[in-house]
Amino acid sequence: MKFIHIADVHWGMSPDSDKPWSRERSQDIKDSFAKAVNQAKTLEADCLFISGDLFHRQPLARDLKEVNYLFSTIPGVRVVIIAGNHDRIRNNSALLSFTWAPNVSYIMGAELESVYFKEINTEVYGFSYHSVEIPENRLDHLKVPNNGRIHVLLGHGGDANHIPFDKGAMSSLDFSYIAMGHIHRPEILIENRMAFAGSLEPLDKTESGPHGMMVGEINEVTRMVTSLKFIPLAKLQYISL
Ligand SMILES: [Mn+2]
Repeated sequence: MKFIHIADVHWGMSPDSDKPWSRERSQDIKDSFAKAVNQAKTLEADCLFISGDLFHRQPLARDLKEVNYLFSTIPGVRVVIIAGNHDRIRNNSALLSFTWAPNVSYIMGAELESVYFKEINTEVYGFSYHSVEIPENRLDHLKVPNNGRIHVLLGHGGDANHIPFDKGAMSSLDFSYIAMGHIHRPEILIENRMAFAGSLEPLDKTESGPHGMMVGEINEVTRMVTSLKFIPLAKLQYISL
């Protein structure tokens, strides 16, 4: 099972908003997102995981349509999304009444739920933010049934106010892969097991270094990740002097 994992796209943001290139950077975010979606097709990925903060703020119907159009161009790729702190689910959100393309699963609940794809024996778990902060550790003790399926967890957090977790405890959970968002610097936290994809484009000058996506593969028999790589995709890089 091949997957692409991205996070923290922050669609709708204008980086460096006080600078003349801000508008261009806003477009770069959309272009790189389109590129990541396209990569899912090129690399023949089975799944595209988006671990929160796809949108910088509450998405309008127009944003949802634009993003959904891109998803509709990869009908063979199962897209699974959770909301992060920036795009948390609100009572009046356009998300609540939006109809996604058939290949898109938006996990909107505040409690752990899952979506199961029989053809690839894969069950993807996650929950969405409904508040600005979640200061409780809600990830590193999760129990899922041992049912012979490939289990993937989408999570968003990693600081004191956004689901702090213990890395050691995470590593003993029954997930083949843990796809994290929130921390904008890409990092493989546990080899072949757990990673922050990082922001797709660097969103301000503190986010130096390469940005892009994680690409991985899970063996159907052992249900272990056999390869996990960070692939740079961002239009540009900030360089710290
Ligand atoms: Mn973010």
